[in-house]
Amino acid sequence: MRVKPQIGVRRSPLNPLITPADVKPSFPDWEVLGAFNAGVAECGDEIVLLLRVAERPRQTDPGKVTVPVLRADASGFGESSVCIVELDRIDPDLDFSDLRVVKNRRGETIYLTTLSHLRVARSRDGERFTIDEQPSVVPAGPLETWGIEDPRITKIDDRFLVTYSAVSEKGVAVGLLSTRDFRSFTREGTILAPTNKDVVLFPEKINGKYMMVHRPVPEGIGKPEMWIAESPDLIHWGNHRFLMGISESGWDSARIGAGCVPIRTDEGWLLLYHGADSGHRYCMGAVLLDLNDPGRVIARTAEPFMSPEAEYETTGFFAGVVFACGAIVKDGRVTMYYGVSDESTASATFQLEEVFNLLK
Ligand code: MAN
Repeated sequence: MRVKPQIGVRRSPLNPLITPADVKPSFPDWEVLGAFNAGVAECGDEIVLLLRVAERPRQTDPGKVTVPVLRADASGFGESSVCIVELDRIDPDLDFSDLRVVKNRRGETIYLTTLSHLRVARSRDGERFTIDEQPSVVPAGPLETWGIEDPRITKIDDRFLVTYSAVSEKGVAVGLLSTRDFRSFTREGTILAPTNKDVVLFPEKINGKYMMVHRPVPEGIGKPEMWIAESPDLIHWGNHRFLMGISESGWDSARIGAGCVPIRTDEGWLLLYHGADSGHRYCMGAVLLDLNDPGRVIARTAEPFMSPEAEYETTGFFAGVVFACGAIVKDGRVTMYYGVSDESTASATFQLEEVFNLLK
């Protein structure tokens, strides 16, 4: 029998820290289904989470499924800028078996079941959060009609840069925002075309260039694996190189993608990333990248350092998912914030040193 490597991951006793019930819906007759996959930053003396809030109109007719889509020409985020599509639950041409999406007969995703926006939550102790009553960043324009998701926050100089998935019928693209205070945000535009997601920016220039890890989703030829790219200005990205791939079998054999902002250590950049198997079980692993050439992999964890095990990780909206978009590191100790079951937000702490011991 294979012995599962263990590290001392301590889940917060207050987990899940934030659940959908804690979040006020954007509109009175809507319901929040998810408050998860949050980006994380330290801003002044506060820990700020930028939550992905997934919501939809309250479902009132058991024979119908109603899905929200933002109008491509909407000028704001009000009930009138959202179009509610009503679908027949027993329509033989539709497949509702994956709660996240609606598919047609050919297996193509034609709608998401929820519309996501980003919302700020603030805390002084990192565990008790006050969540804004209003959305902080709302989807806008034709490339975000199905919502904005999974933000990652990197502080570079005096700005926080937020990368996120911009979802529409045109695919999943990557958008960039900037903010200094998490009160007002500037849109910096679309930095990668579909299909791409899971973008994290390195916290400093390397050899004079900004760098990112990204995750294209090739169709037909190729697999959802991690790539690295560089930019002179954070807007124009080039010199794309393949970084690392999925494994043949096991926890990261279906897809992998960057999770948290790379952590600078003496040995290299430590990148915490997610991997999923064909059963959509999402775990967290780590890879060590060369400090001066992060396109070079030094070592990676053969086994995940964290898997869905707690009750709130193995049950819920899309059960069996731990998915981190951010972490805070203090004196070698990592506090990782992660989405559980595409529903709630949790935190766990562990020593960097222990992750190093798993690297091969
Ligand atoms: C994708 C993303 C995440 C989500 C996982 C699991 O990787 O869309 O938002 O958490 O799937 O559903």
